[in-house]
Amino acid sequence: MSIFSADQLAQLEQQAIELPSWAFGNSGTRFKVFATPGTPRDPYEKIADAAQVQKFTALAPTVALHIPWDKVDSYDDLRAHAEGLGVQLGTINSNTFQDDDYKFGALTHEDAAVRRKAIDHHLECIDVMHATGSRDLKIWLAEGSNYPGQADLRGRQDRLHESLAEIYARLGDEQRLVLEYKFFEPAFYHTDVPDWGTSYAQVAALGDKAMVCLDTGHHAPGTNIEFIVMQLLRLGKLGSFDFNSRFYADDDLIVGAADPFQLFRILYEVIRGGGLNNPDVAFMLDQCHNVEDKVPGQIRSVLNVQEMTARALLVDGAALAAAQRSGDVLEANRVFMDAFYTDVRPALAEWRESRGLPADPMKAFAESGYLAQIAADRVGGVQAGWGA
Ligand code: PSV
Ligand code: MN
Ligand code: MN
Repeated sequence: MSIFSADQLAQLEQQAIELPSWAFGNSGTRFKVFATPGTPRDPYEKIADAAQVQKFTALAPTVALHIPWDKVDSYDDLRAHAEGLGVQLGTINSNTFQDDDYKFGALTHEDAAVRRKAIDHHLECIDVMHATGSRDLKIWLAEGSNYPGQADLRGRQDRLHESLAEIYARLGDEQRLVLEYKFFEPAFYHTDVPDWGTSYAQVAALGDKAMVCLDTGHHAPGTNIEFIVMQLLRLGKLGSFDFNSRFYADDDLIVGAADPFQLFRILYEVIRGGGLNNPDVAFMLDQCHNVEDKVPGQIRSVLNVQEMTARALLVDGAALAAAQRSGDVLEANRVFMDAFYTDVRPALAEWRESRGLPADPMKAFAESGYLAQIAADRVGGVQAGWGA
């Protein structure tokens, strides 16, 4: 007998977590990028690697692209390639952080010509979305200033609104804009979209097709992220997650690695707020694998999300509500912690097997020989990195 009800298994079966194409490229810190043999040389190979994650877990049916890192001659062709491998192209991420013109801002820049260039880049991303069949345009802005007095904080918010409004106006009926916030880096004094409140204020001024993207690594240490999740769901404005984990800053480590309990608490609020398997709330990873193998790093990541979702589904809602109503603090906490401490791995392994999937996707992938095969096949050319 499984520890899960049929309804809980049905919810787990529907779970879908989008993978970032850039997770399969080489990445590192500003000190050193360690190359991995077999690393993809182009977006086609990144998608082939992502398709392995789907093959072994059935949890990752879509792949997000970053433009221009994943620029190709034909997006129709890239889409056909992905679909042939059993995955779809997902969110399109814009990039206004690697061009000299954007040193002092892009969508917020004082100079209308620079703003024009940055807006046009987003309009091109929307054209790409039409070819790839993508729904979401994800915008993260590396804009801000380093020194008090350097920038007109208010003028930049106004220009941001104007720029976003022009991009928003170009979206198709079924398309959305998700605005990601981050409290610092690369700017260290102020950032133009530093927090959920600013993202919310900006997207609320645009309309229903604009939502907030919550990257779990983009908060100050100690922030109660699950509270933000609850509030955005309550407001109907949580558009997507960028999942990862962090010890210090925006570390982009494997989700659930640094603080599994935090991931559990977030997923509990997602379930409580009706966000699980809700098409309005996209689950994505935004991670880099600097020292570990990339495909198994992504398999580990989606399994971590699945395991914590499974634990959060086990919270006895009726018992918790009763304890909360009666003011029984310790009982409420016990109910919550009981679910967190439940080892769901054996039940999930059994359930995977019953669906024709490997009980242990990490082991099955390791035994498949895929890493040795790509290391042998992908010689020559330039390995893709974070940024290409
Ligand atoms: C910025 O730190 C960010 O989280 C944004 O989502 C970028 O697009 C991404 O990282 C690139 O890794
Ligand atoms: Mn992100
Ligand atoms: Mn980030």
